[in-house]
This record gives sequence, structure tokens and C-alpha cells, in this order.
Amino acid sequence: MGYFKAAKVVEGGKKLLGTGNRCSLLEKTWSSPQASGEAPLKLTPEVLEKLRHKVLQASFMMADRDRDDQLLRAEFTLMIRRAYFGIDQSLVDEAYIDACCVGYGVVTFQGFVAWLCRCQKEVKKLADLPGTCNQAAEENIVPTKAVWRLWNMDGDEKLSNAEFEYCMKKAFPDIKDKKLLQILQTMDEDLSGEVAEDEFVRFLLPPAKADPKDTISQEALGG
Ligand SMILES: [Ca+2]
Ligand SMILES: [Ca+2]
Repeated sequence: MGYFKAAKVVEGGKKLLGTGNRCSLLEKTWSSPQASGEAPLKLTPEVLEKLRHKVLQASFMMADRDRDDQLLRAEFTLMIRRAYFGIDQSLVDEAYIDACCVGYGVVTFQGFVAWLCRCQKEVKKLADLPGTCNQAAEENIVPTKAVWRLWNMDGDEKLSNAEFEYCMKKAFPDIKDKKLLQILQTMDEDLSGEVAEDEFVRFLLPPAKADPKDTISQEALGG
């Protein structure tokens, strides 16, 4: 598992917010993509898939605090609790076991992605049933909410450029600003210059991706 070995551990996420210094380039070029005269970038499905993969990797790495390429229960719990403050630990454990899947007591990157896809599909299914949506949303952990909270560090409504750049560079220190802009532009469907939670989730898990073939089969589970 050599996935994330190149990454450096950077501590102290909060100090970045509001300083603006490290994010000068993104702020200049992203806040007014139209004014800069550049047409929005056209992406092939292959490129889009690669960018999506990077954001998934970065998500996992933010949760994987000791950078050993796996989430232990404590790391998983921290991730969930940032989004679901005060939630019953038994619900966290239930989600953890679900996410471990065939991971033998730890959540691997593959397991993490499969868990996100699987749950997203369930959330969608529940949302399609009239009348059950709100109750189900309150009683279940929605994994994308936890992931969104990893990125949306100040807990407001939007993923700011600074938050996005900070999180991506934590995972990929050498990533080019151009690539970051490309991802931000792709996420920002309404070109408002900011990324909302639903835009983020649609980028991370496009509806077509929350598909059975991307999840681990029942046979693999031994069921
Ligand atoms: Ca870990
Ligand atoms: Ca934010």
C-alpha cells in the first residue's frame, strides 16, 4: 500500500483560515473565473475521474490522522463526530463496522470509497420514498456529511478556496494551482465562485457512481 507515502503531515489547520497569504494565487484566479477571460475548462471523463479520485484520496487522508493508510476506530470516530457532535457511540460503531466491511477491523481507502458509494445509494433510495426522508436523515449517519465537514473546516455553508487548497495541499503538497482551480471550477456547477455541500457531494459521488458495481459484492462479504 504505497498510496499516500509522499504526503507530509501538516498540523494546525485553523491557522490558515483567514490569513489569506498561502492562498493568494487561488483567490486571485478563482474568485473571478469569468472576468479573467478564461473559458471554463472542458474535462474528459477520464480526467474528471482522476480529479475525483484525488479528492477522495485527500478526504481519506484527512481522516487518517497518523497516515498509516487505514482508519482505526478512533480516527473514524473523530471524523464522524466532527459532523455529528454528541452522537451515540453505538451508531458510530455501527457505521465503522459497515465501513470496515472486509477490511479486517480497519477501514482501508478502498473500503472507505465503497462505504461512501453504498451509503449514498441508500440515502438516495430513502429520499425517493415520500415521507421517510427527514426521519431517516436524522437517524442515520450520512457519510458524505462527515466528509464534507472534513473539508469545510469552519463549518459554514461553503467550501472556500482556502479550505480546499489547504486540504488538497495537505494530501498532495506538490499539486499545481492550475489543477486545484480545475477541480474547483468543475465542482462549482453554478459558477458562484464557491462550492456548496450538494455540489461537493455530486462531484465526489456522481449519481452514476453510487452504483452496485462500485460496491463490494455480497459474495465478497461471505453473505
Ligand atoms: Ca490511520
Ligand atoms: Ca467553509
